Amino acid sequence: MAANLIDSLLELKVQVPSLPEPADEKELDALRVKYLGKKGIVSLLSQGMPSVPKEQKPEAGKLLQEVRTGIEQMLERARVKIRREKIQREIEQEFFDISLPGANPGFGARHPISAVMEEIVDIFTGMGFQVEEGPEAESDYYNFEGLNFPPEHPARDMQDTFHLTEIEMLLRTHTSPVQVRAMEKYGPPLSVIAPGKVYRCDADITHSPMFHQIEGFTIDKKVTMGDLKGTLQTFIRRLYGADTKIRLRPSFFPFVEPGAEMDVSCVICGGKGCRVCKHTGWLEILGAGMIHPNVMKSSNIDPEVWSGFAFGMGIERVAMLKYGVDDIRLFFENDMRFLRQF
Ligand code: FA5
Repeated sequence: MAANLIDSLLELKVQVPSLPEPADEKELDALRVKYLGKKGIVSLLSQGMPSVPKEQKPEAGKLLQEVRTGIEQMLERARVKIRREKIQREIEQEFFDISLPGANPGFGARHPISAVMEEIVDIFTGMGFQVEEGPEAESDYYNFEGLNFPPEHPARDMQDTFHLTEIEMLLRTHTSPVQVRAMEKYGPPLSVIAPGKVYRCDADITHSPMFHQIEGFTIDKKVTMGDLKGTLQTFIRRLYGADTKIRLRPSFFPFVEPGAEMDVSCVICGGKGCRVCKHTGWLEILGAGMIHPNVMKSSNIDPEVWSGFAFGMGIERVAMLKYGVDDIRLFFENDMRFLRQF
């Protein structure tokens, strides 16, 4: 048996170089199964190994390995050749008509949120405000503590926060942190407008988990609540027209004193009441107030000398009223039928 096995392996080794070359993938597979398959020739021969006498085992083992490698290399060469020939055939058969017109991707347009945001920034820069930006991944200090929200203060719950780390980092819940950053950077007097994305764990027809705000504030000597009201009134008239009705309601934000919220009469129902204005005839678009002395102090500004007003508005709400959109989610679905209307 041993002599037979060695003879058979020697015979096979001689045959390998002159095995018929497979013409296609099917023949290649058949050859692989015939020689290297579970019940193939090489496998059957290797089953004879246990009965080879000890002194002939190295020779038989070496031969078996040479035969297997020889066949594998032959099959690999054939596979590469078949593949190359196939690609060559495809290239030869392919036909490009270079005279055909290209696919037209169509013209894009500015997203309504970007358009409204630019319009608002334009109105305020026209009134002398400078544009500032801040990071969306913000520290607890700028988002809360520097704005007079002490740790554990219940007002933190007014804005459902996405925390990035257990203590320090979060996705900013409003653009108000830019107030603190700009105060530290420039000092008074100062008028800033800060547009950007903000995030809250909040979702329905007027609330979105990611939305846009524009923060605005002015610090100077003798700035009053009257300046705040005049600035907002001028802004609203420029944006919506001279007849637009607004109202200010007292409200609470830890970083202003006194605080207020501003509503605009609902254009969707003409003030009669609908699902967007929750049947009140008004839609809240911004929070505002006189900058709290504690906020000034933490940015090293003396509140005995300087005073200021601040406001922060939701751009989606402003855009809903401007265009009569009754569901905030439409802005983020990117349905071309919706977007083409602007
Ligand atoms: C604030 O975010 C304050 N930082 C605003 C402010 C700035 C007050 C400066 C005083 C001084 P508020 O949480 O109310 O406040 O949000 C402001 C506006 O953002 C709202 O009036 C509303 O228009 C919009 N808004 C709030 N939550 C959402 C939301 N989930 N989706 C869309 N718009 C929202």
